[in-house]
Amino acid sequence: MITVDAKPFAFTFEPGSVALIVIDMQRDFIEPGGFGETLGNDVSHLQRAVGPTAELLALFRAEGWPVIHTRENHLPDLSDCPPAKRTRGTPSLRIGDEGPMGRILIRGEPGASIVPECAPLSGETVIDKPGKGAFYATDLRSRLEELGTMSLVFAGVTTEVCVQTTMREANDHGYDCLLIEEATESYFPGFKAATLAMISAQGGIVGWTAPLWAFKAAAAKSGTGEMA
Ligand code: TIU
Repeated sequence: MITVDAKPFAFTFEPGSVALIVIDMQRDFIEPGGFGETLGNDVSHLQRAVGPTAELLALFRAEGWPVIHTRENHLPDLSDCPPAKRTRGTPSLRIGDEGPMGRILIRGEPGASIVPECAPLSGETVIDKPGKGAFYATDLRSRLEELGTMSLVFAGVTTEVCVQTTMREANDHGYDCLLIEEATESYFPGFKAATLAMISAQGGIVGWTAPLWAFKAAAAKSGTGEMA
């Protein structure tokens, strides 16, 4: 059993049943010209999560613990994109429109790919999802059952949208969930802070949060991997 110094209290997990889930570290959210910017956001905020997420990926890979990546995207014919999602608001470009990184949020387009620093390695699970939550309309639940996962460590963007939605879904599915503070970002720093606070409030109503150093220190103490 590994114990991480976390909020609201220690997060414990078995190394044989933990997985990292990296949410939507895609160019469409993180780089200029993508979906995030078309919504009117300053995408530079999300850059801060790239380095810490890459560190977390390196740690899991060194330990031999499973890694799952998600990508929010839609089929080229938009058959999996509800009109309510596509027509909402007044974005400068809508989902499916041609942008500087290809069609906005469409599977297979350059913008829908994961930033190189966090790119999946062969053999790692990649879940394409049409919604904000990674359990909705995907086979994530059965993939986790195949892996024997009990505990999920979260990274990715954005904190209060796809990360929080997936963490809440995972919590309802019965997983213990830990969000690594530096490995997630929002376009709105206040929303990130509020989300971290609400996850661990009420005795961990959604799960736990911990700084990256605490997770690294706990993994190092476990002594199971090359990075220990
Ligand atoms: N807009 C926003 O903050 N996020 C999303 O649309 N998707 C994800 O969080 N991945």
